[in-house]
Amino acid sequence: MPITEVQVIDSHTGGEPTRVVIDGGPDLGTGSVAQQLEILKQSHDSFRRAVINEPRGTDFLVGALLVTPTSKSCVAGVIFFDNVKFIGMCGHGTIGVVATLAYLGRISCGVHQIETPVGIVSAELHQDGSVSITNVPSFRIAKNVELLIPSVGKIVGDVAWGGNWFYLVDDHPCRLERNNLEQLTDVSWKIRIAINESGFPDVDHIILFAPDAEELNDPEITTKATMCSKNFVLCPGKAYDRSPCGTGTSALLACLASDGVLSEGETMVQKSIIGSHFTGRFLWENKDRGTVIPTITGEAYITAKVNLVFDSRDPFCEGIATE
Ligand code: PYC
Repeated sequence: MPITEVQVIDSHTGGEPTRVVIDGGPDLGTGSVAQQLEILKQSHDSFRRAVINEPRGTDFLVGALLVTPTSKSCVAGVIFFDNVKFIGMCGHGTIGVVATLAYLGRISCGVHQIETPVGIVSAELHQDGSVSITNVPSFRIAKNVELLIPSVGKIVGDVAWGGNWFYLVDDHPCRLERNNLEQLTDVSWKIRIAINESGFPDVDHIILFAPDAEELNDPEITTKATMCSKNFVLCPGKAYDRSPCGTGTSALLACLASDGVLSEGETMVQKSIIGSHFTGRFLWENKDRGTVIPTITGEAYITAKVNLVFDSRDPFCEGIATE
């Protein structure tokens, strides 16, 4: 009976799950992680669907396939994917990968390099188990992009890169509360369609955010951060990010830096729609070009160590496709 098994470790970072594939993935050759991603995309998309989609996964799960890095300085290579596609980088996922490597005893506290398809990121595992990732260079490419959203009206936001492409909006009519997920999803999806039609076809993450006044009254926060923001992040497959989104926070840091709202080295707190936190800060990579190197700190916890079983007789062996 043709049964195959794939070994995974599940974790969550600020509530957002990561499924790290540690054994049983397809053979992707010996190229760079970006080249291995191309082979995965072209020849093994069924692997992505089978690992992440129902009945083994969910639409808000992010997968992380461990692969061999080309750079000797890296402890691992990683390719991230979700229910609809492969994604360039993933902040919460990298924190999950580091927690997983630590759980497996493959790394200890200190700074480690990880090769992703969009570049090498470094991650520091701290004594208390938290992880700081130093992300790929992040930057804004368009400020004050106006969109007309059906049954919402005019929206103004920025387009920025933080390892994925984001459209970030702080001036919107939505309550950023967990009991308002339906409206947040609906409005963000309409924004996603409009931004793609308006000359930014690659933008696949939408962020609605606002200053978090409640947190700014909390002395525990104000002693470590100069500003606090709360967000709702819509991912490419229409699920929302339970975490504050590491790549999204990086994109926001690039905007705040370029606007002079946050200074180099200052800390901000980014809170997710479910109330989990990341802290973020940046160093300028190139101030003239508005490029920053963001550092995002958060925590991940292991939730499962399992073998996924693939039975070729199963009509849903390759997962239930997302429409
Ligand atoms: O943390 O960067 C992130 C992320 C991307 C998609 C979901 N989480």
